[in-house]
Amino acid sequence: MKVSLALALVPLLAAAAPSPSDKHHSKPKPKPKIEGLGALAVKAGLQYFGTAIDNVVLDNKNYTSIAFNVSEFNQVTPSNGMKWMYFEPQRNVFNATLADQIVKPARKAGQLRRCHTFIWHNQLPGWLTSRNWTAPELTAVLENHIKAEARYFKDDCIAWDVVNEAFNDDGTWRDTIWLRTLGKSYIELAFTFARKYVGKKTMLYYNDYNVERVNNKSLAVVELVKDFKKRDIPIDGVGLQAHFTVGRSPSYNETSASIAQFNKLGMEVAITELDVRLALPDTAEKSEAQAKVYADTVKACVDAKDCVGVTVWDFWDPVSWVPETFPGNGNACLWTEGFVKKPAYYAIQKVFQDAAA
Ligand code: 9MR
Repeated sequence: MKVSLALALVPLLAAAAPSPSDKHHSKPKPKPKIEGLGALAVKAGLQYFGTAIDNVVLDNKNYTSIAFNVSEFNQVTPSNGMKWMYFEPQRNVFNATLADQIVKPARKAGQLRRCHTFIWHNQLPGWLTSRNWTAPELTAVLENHIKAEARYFKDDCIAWDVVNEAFNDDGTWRDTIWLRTLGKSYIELAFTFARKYVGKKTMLYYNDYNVERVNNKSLAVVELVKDFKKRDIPIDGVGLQAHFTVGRSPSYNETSASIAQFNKLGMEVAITELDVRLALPDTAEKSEAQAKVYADTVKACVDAKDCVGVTVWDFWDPVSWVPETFPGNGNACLWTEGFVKKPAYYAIQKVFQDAAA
């Protein structure tokens, strides 16, 4: 064995030794390839760094070449296509066209998928909101929807946002068609149906914004999780959306403390919709402040006991939801309109590189 290995090495070594004439013509070393944020996130110990993707820009090659690049983003979330109004636009008529436009190329590219979302008060179809339901009727509608969508995507997603944004900032329950008709039990109904119909390994999440600090809202979610655990209602994770504003964002310590309160209850956490808006016009100073918010948030996830990944709520400014919702604000994403990476991109890159070093 030893002998044959040694013999086998001889020609290799001989070939590797430079001949005198090679000396002055040695090839320049190829530059080390800089990996994208997804690949770096994995080296830093996360499962993923991902992005939401919206259908409206799928015909833009500059966009799709970044969106479906597994090195840059090894996870994606469809921004809209899985929501009720698109997936069940008519009662019991299901349509996965928009979701599939994102899920299929993502699967092909080897990107993980998060599914978003079964139960929300927004983006509901008219047939559902324009009439009154009895509690048994609405329960049947809820189960039918979750069953159809969960079965359609089977094991496609590592996680489902089962219920989205059920609380007000003061910790009270948001007044929605679900709460009004079914009372507080609607959240446990949704999680129970989700557990029954999604793939066994799919993690079931509660997802919300303004829960990235220990505050009334995040404490309401803590209470929900405690109650579910006590009563054996299935729940696996809490998503912190992290829609932030320069100058008003949680610090590294605040985000870390919020993640920890959920980890302590055995919940995995993900940063599910990170973006950092600023008051326009942008300046170098604001961009640097934005970079720090992005980096602090990502670092809080990297350093936490069980924060599995970070998803940005799109990476390209022209498709961000921000300017329409907060006029005068914008530039919340990692890439400029001209597809130039911002300081925030490099700040996240450094967080991952430092963590992996
Ligand atoms: O990005 C989504 C945007 O295209 C939709 O118009 C909007 C409708 O409310 O929803 C956006 O996504 C939201 C997400 O589903 C839940 N958290 C807040 C996100 C930004 O509004």
